[in-house]
Amino acid sequence: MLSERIVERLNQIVGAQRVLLDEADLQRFGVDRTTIWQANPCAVVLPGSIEEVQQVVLLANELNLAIVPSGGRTGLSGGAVAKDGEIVVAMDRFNEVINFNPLDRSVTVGAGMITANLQEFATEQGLFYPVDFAAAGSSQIGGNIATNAGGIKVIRYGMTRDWVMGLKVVNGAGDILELNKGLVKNNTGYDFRHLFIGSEGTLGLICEATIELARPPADSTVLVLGVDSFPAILDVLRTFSAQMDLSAFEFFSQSALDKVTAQMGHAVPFATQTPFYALLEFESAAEAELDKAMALFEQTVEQGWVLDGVLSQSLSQAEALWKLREDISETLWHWQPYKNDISVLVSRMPGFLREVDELVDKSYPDFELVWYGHIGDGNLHLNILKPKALSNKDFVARCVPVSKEIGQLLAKYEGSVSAEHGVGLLKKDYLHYSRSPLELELMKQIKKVFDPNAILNPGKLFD
Ligand code: S2G
Ligand code: ZN
Repeated sequence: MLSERIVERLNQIVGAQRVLLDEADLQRFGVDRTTIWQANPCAVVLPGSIEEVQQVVLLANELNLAIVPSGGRTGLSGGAVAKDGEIVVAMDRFNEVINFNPLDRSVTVGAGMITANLQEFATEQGLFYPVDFAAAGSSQIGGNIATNAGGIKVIRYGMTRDWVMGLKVVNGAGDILELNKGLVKNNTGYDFRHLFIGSEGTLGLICEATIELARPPADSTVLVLGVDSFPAILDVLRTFSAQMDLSAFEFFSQSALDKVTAQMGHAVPFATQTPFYALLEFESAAEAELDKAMALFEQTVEQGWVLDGVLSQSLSQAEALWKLREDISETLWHWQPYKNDISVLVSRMPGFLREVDELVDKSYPDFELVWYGHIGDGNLHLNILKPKALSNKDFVARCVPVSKEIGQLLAKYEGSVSAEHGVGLLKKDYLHYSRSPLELELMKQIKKVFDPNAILNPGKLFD
């Protein structure tokens, strides 16, 4: 519980109506989409300028109070959870376009801008912000940057990191840093921008971002294929990516499709039921691309990898097919799933898939597993569904040992224990499977440089 004196100090910085203390707000702003930890912040503040953010950080240093930066709170690793009496600094008011220059083909926005609003702004300017994922309607660009969000178009457009041209941040010491200033070319020593991208609020609070925008893609076509097995998905990926520039190559299991169609009322893509489904997207302005896709489809059927398929004939049908993939995460939320968000090199996927499939089938004989994700860039989402009868605590206790074995397998295949969702609280005990002891030590030393009193998001990424 904050003392009156501290509340008064916060009121003076952001205004009394921007200091939230009632339980409903503390619960709303104190968590992300994880369901493991109880929200317990001491207060929520909504600053309206980078100077106000700076004042809050300086006060936190003076009073040795921890801060949890908060954006859209759509995270899945506990990165925005305030469970130990921290002050939540919510960036919701930083939601404006600050500057747009068509010549630079970049836009500067507040960190609290909703991702979908940035995508819409780009479209209105005849441009395109290509990083896209299911939570884009609620997530904020500052949180996307802090976790280097990936999503469904990474094989074509890369991660959030690839679109950040500049950042204005307040670091843990309360310094305002302007990083790279939107420059395309700037070779003047260490590029701190890339330290803050993916730092999960542990080095600073992102207040403004200059984001590069792309030319909009030509009309695209979506192909959903019914695939016979895990290895066959990779055969299909190899066949199509050898001859086409794919914008997306996603996959999901029959159990994912069953849940999405039942929960959301979507139609199945075709009558045949198959163990897995691959969803491909490609630009199809030229007839030749469609002909090529059809030829490759027939080739994969002849090989026995693909058992059925459907090609979108319209934008609305393409969108309907995408919903089968994009709605999986929201659908599964009802089962409070334990999530593994893992990645290996695509070339190492066949061996890894065989071993991880064996491991989880052996380890979870009585749990329902749902596989889906961005297999085109080596990223798998394995969701273990919590049986209704099992308490969350007992369920997580059952999943942790298996996650350790998955971590060992990832170490063997030199993969990542956190492909795109970030580490937060959920993955920090597994970080050593993907990062060396020396790297972890160097990260802690870098944290000391930017957050000398360790007030920013303590306990996230590492202790
Ligand atoms: C996806 C969304 C988050 C989740 O659908 O690709 O990254 O629930 C996920 O796994
Ligand atoms: Zn994903």
